Amino acid sequence: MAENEITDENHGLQEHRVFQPPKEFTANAAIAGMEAYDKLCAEAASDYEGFWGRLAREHLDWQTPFTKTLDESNAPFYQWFNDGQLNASYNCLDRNLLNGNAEKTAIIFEADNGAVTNVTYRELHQRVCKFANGLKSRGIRKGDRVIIYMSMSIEGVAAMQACARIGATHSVVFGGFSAKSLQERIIDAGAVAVITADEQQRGGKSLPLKAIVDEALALGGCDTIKDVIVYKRTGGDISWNKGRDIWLNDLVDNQSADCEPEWVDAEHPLFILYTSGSTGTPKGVQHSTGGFLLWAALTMKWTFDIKPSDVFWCTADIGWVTGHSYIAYGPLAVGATEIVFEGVPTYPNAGRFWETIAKHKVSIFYTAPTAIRSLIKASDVNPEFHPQKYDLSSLRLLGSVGEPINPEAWMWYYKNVGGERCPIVDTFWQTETGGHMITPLPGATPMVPGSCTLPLPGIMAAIVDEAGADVPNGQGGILVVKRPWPSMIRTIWNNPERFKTSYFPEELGGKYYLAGDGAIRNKDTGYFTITGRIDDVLNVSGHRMGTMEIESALVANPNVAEAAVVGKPDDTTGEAICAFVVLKGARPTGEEAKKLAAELRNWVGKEIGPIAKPKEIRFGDNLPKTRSGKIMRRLLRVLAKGETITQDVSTLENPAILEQLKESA
Ligand code: 6R9
Repeated sequence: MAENEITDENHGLQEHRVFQPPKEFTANAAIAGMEAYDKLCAEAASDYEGFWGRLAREHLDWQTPFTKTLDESNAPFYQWFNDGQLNASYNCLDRNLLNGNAEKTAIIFEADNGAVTNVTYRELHQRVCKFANGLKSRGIRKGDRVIIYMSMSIEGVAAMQACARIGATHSVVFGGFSAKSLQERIIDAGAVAVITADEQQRGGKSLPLKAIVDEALALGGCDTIKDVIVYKRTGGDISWNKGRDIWLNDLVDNQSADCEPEWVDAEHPLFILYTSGSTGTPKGVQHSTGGFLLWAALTMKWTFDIKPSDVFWCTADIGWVTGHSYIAYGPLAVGATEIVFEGVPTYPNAGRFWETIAKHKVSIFYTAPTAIRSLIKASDVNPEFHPQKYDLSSLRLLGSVGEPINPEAWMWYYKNVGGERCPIVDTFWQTETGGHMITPLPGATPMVPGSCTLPLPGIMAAIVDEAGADVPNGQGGILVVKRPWPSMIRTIWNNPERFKTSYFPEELGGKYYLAGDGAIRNKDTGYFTITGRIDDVLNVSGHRMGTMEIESALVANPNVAEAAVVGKPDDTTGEAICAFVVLKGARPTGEEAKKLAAELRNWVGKEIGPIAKPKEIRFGDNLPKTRSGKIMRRLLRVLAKGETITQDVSTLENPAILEQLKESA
């Protein structure tokens, strides 16, 4: 592999290594070489609508063809392909029965305990049809919202597909969220049903799901819910509400295995997925059917270069957007064979990923930097679980998603997992973007560790200053997208105003999509490097979390007077949550502080979910504030890092407080 230096001194990461895509890869790639990439970019630049219209016709099956590609008349509520009609489940399933994939394995389910279940496209189609008919038998109809609170399973994917088949809008809630978070989402979505499992199986343990649904509904306000559909995963004890609860088996047993898809307009909401913003409650990101599905299918081909013989494995959970685009829809839309993995990377040991790749001859592997970093550590401690101890020769492409990948982790992944023969696609995107935005193309783009390189063809990504003016390469700024694209967020469910102000702020002219990340482009190559969120959103193990949400959870505790949450860099999780807390009573110290900190951690776990528990809690008599009462978060960030404050603190009302906040409980 050629490893030649580039000269730029101004790159955000001072990274000089360049890795060319392997020639053999380029020879068979969907986008073969930079000329092919440039050609697509030029096509998009010269005829933007024609470009997307062509792709939407080529990659999706339409029941009613669209005649208008992009409608900007009600910007920023853009509409794509909207006089066309289609069905997402038809495009993922029926289409594969018609094009010779009926007996091909659609899903290889790898259970927590290593048991394997395969389903073909024909079987999956039958299951989804029965499921869809079951939903209809309960009166669930097009436009209804259905909450899915399930762990990784074939049934989880089938539930999403079944909703899509009947035109119901699903909203998957990650199984690690608390009853309260679930209740809030049920209420905001006005959902009519919850699909769940008795329990989930993770890392050798059974964890409750149905019990949390019961708790959520008992919190009140969920009167729209008529049905709770329960998939029996473990057979563990659960309580039962007759008339409301129904076993999935009983729901589908006598249903027909045929279900005519509900043809919906391209703009029909396929799903709502809640994600964290910088203020207030989570936002219900609404995605369309046509644009979203086009993107899921197209990026499977462009970014993952998917071929009929590939075994594709995305390790995300269906509770996150990555699991929507690259488990539930994308792989099926292109007729791929994919792994659905129930477990965790470290059970029964830290070799689980590598063993699973060898076992199923995975050829494309897509995971998060946080997993890579934790497995680097684990294999340092116990060399038995080093990837090189496993046969990973089936791999031909690696991917990374969720947070910036640091160059050392990139190099380790490249050498030890990819055997220096697999390109790595470092895919930058967001819940709101529906799929990849800025990423190398594996058969075209020379790779630089730590850089997501260049936007996909047709994605008008740019870096601007706070007034919306372009900044030159080599200078950091705000990442925006200047033109609408098919898979973009359509609105925030129940809150179109918040959609406008969050993503199309007036300060930037109201026309650019604001990603919420900072970025810098390399002076010579124009490559993008993401420098991190510019708002109050944290990224902990690739999970998005708003500091405000955690602060609200903390102050909801009867002992807490005030709280401020900041992120601090963490070797494994990327960022860690550090909370500064003022109690109503006296500032605790020693053992008492430890005890209270543990209580508050559990409290946040209950309020939001275990993923939001602060790693560190510090108590003070007060927080550092300006004379006008504003909390000085930038000082808290310095303290959280354990660094000395060198900034000017003369505007502080109470500089003495900084001393107290140096120590964690
Ligand atoms: C897909 C997903 C989105 C935020 C995004 C950014 C960060 C994701 C990244 C990346 C650098 C990458 N992010 N991928 N940062 N390089 N390859 O993760 O969606 O959960 O909405 O998070 O994650 O900060 O704004 P989501």
